[in-house]
Amino acid sequence: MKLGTLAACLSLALGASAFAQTTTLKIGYATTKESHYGVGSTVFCDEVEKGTQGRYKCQHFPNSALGGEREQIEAIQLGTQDLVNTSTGPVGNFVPEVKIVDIPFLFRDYDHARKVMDGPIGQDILAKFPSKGIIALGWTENGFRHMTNSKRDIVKPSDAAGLKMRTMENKVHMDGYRTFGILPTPMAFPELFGALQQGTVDGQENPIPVILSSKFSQVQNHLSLTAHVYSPALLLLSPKVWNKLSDADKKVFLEAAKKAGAAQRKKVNEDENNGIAQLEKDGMKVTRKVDGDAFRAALKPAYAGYAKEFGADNIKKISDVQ
Ligand code: EAX
Repeated sequence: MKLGTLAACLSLALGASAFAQTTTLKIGYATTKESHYGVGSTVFCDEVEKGTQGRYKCQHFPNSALGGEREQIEAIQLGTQDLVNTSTGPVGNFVPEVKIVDIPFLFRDYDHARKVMDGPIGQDILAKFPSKGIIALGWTENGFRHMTNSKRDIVKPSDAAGLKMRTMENKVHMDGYRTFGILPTPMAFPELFGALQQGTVDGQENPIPVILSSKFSQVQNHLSLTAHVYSPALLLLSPKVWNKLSDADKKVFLEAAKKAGAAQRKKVNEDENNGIAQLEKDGMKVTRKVDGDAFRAALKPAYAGYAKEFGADNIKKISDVQ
């Protein structure tokens, strides 16, 4: 049999797609494959694989296997990593326009936050990424952040005062938390469990899905439902990959990111609904009644700084979204 005939027979037998090349994309995130980040990332990758008839698929690197979020974003810029599903924690250091959504007590609730992200304000922010060498495919979600510590219940800022707390590498957060009297200690997430275990810091703050999946109940016994800041997340892609995609494939990636965002939010909802009872079972003392007004009042001086940096009118535009 001639070689050409053989190839024709094979392609008939295997289907033409068997000859199309498969590109495996590396996707990283901070928490487990079962957590909100894992759920969102899995939906994204499944949709991309389906929509490109298997020409693109993913290899998952959960549990910060590719490093902290800042490192992973740098790798996206360099093109040594393809995808990251990351909180906005360190993102403002790359794309300053993101910082405004990290302001504490800016969002009233999940509905408000999601509406802003899905609306023109959130979408305009995504458009700022390409000039910094990053493609933002869409918003996912980390959740409202709550405080945990090993010393005491936190009801009001004076209870938090004096506590050494790990924060993300995020100046907007740190400026705000200082007004609560907290001593902020910025640290990459992969170092956090050990720091809590060794008592290098007294506490930390993260959404319920992170506290749950990272098993912080093993090293922290007080949880206060402070919901002091919304923690958005993003699905970021390396331009090295994006620039090779056809227009049709670009659409597939963007649609997949939308579905990923929806799935990730759904998992955040589930963890908010069921996870707090689980953490209590795991031995955490949960403070549900928090004096939100006292926290907001304490923040006043920080808000003066935010108004200067971001424009009071821009902050108001976000607060005014109904
Ligand atoms: O994105 O660094 C953090 O506290 C983040 O919330 C966590 O890594 C998930």
